[in-house]
Amino acid sequence: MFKKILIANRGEIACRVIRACREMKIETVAVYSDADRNALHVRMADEAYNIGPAPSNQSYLCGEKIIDVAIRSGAEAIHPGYGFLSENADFVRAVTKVGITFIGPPPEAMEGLGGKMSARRIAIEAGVPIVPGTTEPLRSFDDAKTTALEIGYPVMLKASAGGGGKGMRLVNEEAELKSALETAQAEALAGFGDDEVYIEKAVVRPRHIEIQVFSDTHGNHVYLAERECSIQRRHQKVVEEAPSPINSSDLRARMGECAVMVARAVNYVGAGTVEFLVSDVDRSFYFLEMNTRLQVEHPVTELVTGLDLVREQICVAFGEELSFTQDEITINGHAIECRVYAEDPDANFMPSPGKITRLRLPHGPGVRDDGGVYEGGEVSIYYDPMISKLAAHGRDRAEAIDRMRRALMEYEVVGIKTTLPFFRELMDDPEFQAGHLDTGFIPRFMERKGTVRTNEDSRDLAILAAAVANSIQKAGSSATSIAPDQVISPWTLAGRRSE
Ligand code: MV4
Repeated sequence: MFKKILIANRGEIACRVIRACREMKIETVAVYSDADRNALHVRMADEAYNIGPAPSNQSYLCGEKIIDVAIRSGAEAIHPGYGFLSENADFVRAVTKVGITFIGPPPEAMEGLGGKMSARRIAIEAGVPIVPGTTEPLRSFDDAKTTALEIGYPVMLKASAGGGGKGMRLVNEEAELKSALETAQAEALAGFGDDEVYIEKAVVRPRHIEIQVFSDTHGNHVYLAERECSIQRRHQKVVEEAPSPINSSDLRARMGECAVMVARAVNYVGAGTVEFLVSDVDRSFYFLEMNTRLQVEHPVTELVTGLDLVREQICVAFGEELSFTQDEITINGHAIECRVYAEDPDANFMPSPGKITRLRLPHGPGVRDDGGVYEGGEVSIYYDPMISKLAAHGRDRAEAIDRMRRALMEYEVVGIKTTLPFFRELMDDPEFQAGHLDTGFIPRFMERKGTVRTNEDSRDLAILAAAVANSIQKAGSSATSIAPDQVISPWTLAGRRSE
């Protein structure tokens, strides 16, 4: 096995990879920017090297600097985490060229699946259903008009180079087409330096369901549980779960087989995720894209399959065969993950960087927190403000939700605003509990929530009232010499225990 691995990332995912290495008795090398001098991943690693100023393009995106550290430290492999250089085929080639192993897929697979239209062509050839539409860019407005008529409204215009919903436009009828095309092209040009746009039939109220796949260098390809990722806010995932509440073992097997067909078509290696849109109406599913990295939400798959996906990535990169076969994969219970961000849910999710003055993490049965910060540490303005991924596992979805609610109550962060209050309300939402999760869920939830006084507001008021009551009681108690330990906690008075 490898003796030393460099982790070309920061935050919680760097910590996650270091944990797997530690279990495998592999030494770890961290890299860090000036802003991350005191970061948790630097403290956890065996060695750490500064790679430059805070902005990512001068540090975590500098492939040459990272490869230089790998050579100097004697690392035999590089784990890219997600984001940054994880899907950069040129980086993979540069790493391989100096005799270091890249823990991830071959660059050809990355490139083939990197472009939306080339990914669509790969899926067609593999015999996997895609959303009806074009596999060539639109040449003109007339071209768009004819194609839209052929496939039928509503249609979706999408930037070829797109991502995060940029350059994407829903068009309900021909009258809207011209201006939508112009906006999509302008957005694509501004966002990606490329105004190429193509057209697809719009799937109404779709669910976003993705399949985790795993492949080794011996030609074995398997699918693991699906993840339901429909709960998104502005194309950012907020909550993920496994399995999907619309799970049926038949749908899972059909989607899984399609996912494996895509992986096989590109000779995939390592962890990958095949994204599908699933119609809420008739459960038909369509290939959307394949992400050629380990994803943020991998813990929910780990919780229900009992596998360690990072360990498996490392073993596969070393040349080993997968440690399990398709038949050996079972799904145990249900898992939910909340992405805890340093953002203010009361101020339109504005980033809330700063010092974490107090941090109390949740523990106990069925709770896992993949964190990247510590008490006294700072959340920087330079990077994604996710501070941890809180996951809960139970025998079924209801138990997973109960455990998540309890974990969210235990979790305390002081000094910065976080999305924890938002998740406490979400877990209490009847629609969420019922599993009615399409991609329009969050906008509808925000509507519902805006019209009623929230539990959070009520709780804050109750705590305030209790604190006042308690200080009055204290003032009285010193006069009547009641021992301090008989003073009732304001938390108890606020009814927090029975919440
Ligand atoms: C769609 C769609 C409906 N029909 N494509 C949004 C981001 C990108 N990855 C794909 N997206 C969508 N593509 C067709 N043909 C609806 C969405 C979509 C969406 C997808 C997944 C999760 C959240 C979403 C929110 C809005 C729209």
